[in-house]
Amino acid sequence: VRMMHALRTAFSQHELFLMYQPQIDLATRRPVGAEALLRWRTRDGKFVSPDRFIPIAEYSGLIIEMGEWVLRTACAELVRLRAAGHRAFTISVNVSQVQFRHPQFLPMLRQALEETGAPPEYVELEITESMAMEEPHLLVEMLAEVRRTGVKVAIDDFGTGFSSLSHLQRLRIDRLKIDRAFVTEITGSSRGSSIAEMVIQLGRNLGLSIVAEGVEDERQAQVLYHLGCPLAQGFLFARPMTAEDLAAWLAGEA
Ligand code: G
Ligand code: G
Ligand code: MN
Ligand code: NA
Repeated sequence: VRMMHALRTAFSQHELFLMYQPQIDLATRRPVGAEALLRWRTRDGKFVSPDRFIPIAEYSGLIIEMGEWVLRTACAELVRLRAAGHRAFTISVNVSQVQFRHPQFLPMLRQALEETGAPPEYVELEITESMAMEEPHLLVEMLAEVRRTGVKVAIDDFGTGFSSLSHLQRLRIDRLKIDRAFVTEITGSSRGSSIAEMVIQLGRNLGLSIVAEGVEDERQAQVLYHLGCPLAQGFLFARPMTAEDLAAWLAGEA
């Protein structure tokens, strides 16, 4: 309850902000997009992890307002980056299950796109694999509506759940994100490597884009590339950074 209060105050006093982590094309090593990641720095300078405060935001309902702010801020940043010449660049936004299920989610999404002027085809929503497995009928319909706006959909942390091939096909998502755990294991045990390999094959068979998460060293990048994974994100390429640093980093990459 204390933390809920603190979070509410922090949100209204702008202690929350977005960091952006670049996503890289493994063939060209050029940036193709960035994932927006929410951060909370308290007034005494301490960082609170989203793994701690997102569940509180969900429980208290604050996630609705907070999620809208995240989406609008990321869309506005996309518009700024495009104005700076980065025109084939995608911004990915994490969406909580509570937020996605809210009856006003679709109108909110359409309004955010319209008011920020963000081109929908360069905006991507990340939903988790566990969300993708629940209430399949509702989800199929929601995703069809999201698709009608032009916005893309990725399944985050893929490989941790048990989505079936037929279910994935029905959802008609655009992208799979291979969970960091399977990327870490890729150069270790053969078992871990086979999970990443399976996800890449699955994605390719379904004609989906694939992003490997948490790539920390060159060997992982090489193995992923040779397994047919086109895109990656991780500390090897860039850490999450502020909007200002992202603009400077992209200018340096160009
Ligand atoms: O950036 P970091 O690894 O600390 O993020 C931890 C978790 O918090 C990740 O699973 C990430 O998806 C989630 N997360 C980060 N930003 C947001 C956000 O804006 N909304 C939601 N719902 N989750 C987020
Ligand atoms: O679950 P989700 O993919 O949304 O969370 C992404 C989180 O992973 C972010 O909080 C980010 O800080 C973290 N992250 C990004 N790249 C790396 C990496 O290379 N190694 C590790 N350990 N964490 C990473
Ligand atoms: Mn994510
Ligand atoms: Na993830």
